[in-house]
Amino acid sequence: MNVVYLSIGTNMGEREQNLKLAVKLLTETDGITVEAVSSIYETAPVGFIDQASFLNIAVRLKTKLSSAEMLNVCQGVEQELGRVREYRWGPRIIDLDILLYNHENIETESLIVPHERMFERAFVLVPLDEISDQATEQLRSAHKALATMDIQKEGVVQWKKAVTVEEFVRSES
Ligand code: GSY
Repeated sequence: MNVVYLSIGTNMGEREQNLKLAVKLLTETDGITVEAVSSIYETAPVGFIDQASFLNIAVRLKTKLSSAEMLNVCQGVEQELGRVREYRWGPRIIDLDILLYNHENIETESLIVPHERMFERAFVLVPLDEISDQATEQLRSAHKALATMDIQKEGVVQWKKAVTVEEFVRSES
């Protein structure tokens, strides 16, 4: 089984419901077992800053799927939630990024793992650290990178405490 960490973000519409629906769709996908979902964090936008604040979570899952198949699943969930790719750093209903796939370094035309900017982004590292077992060098690097950041300054605030995966998706409807 492969261990995969995802980052999920949203800053449009019913943000909490968007996160719950995205995780529910993952739990309903053959070959995927969602093991943990972090607390929900409200985070200041990074990149294009003149937009609404985001809700961000990290998800840990086990899967039989390859990294390319996992990317397809993530893009399918984005489409299911009605994401339209408008401009690169702009507002979005949902964004699912593959952060880590086992301890692998992957570089294809469509996928780079570890995610290119993850070690610089508190909105990725704070939720990730919460559900990470630091079992790989990449996870330990993520933990170290987080230790050097001023989380308050980066605008990352816990918005809802973590619950079990079952509880997280149960209230989606
Ligand atoms: O890369 C994911 C989309 N995104 C986000 C995000 O999820 N959270 C915050 N805080 N800023 C972001 N800028 C972009 S682009």
